[in-house]
Amino acid sequence: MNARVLITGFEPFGNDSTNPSADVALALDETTVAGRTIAGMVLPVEFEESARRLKNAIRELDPELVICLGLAASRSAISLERVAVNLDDARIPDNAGQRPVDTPVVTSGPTAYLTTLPVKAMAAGLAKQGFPVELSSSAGNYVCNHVFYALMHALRRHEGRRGGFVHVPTVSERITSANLSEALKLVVRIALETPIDISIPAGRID
Ligand code: PCA
Repeated sequence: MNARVLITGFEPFGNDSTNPSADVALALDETTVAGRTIAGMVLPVEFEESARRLKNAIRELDPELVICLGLAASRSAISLERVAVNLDDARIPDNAGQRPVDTPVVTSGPTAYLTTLPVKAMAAGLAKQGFPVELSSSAGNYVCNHVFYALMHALRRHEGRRGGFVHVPTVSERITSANLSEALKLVVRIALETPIDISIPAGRID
């Protein structure tokens, strides 16, 4: 399989027995969007191992687009993350029992990376189709932000390779697992078809 798009999700963590981000990544595995094959994979909720597996997959697949997904159970909309920060600060231990506090994701790395996804075009496209969506300027300081930062750090020297992070809400009647997969297909399509993001005030997207 010649996958040009990599989508990752996460295993369950904390008190949850499922994680919709994993379901979406697996549902999209081997599907085709805009002529590109998607590879979907699930990462462990472990600081070190998640970033290691992601970097290996990028090396192996050399994808033109990477979108990492995670669950943000407290949010009710699909959150398009704008910035990854170089700071781990875990509220609860990860699934390997590690609990980094106030440590950098990458020693001597830049303070933050901005997403290279066209998040405003994506937000506008999702809103138009009736999906609840928001732009977010914090992916937290747990494993999701860690993976997001590791992703942007890994892609920094790959001209033309784009990547970013999307937090998904808990599935509900309003947004089902099937809805989420459709939303993410749209996100992939817009990312592939929008070389330069639209520029409008964030509050105007609806
Ligand atoms: N959400 C967590 C880690 C894994 C996941 O799905 C987070 O937001 O950091």
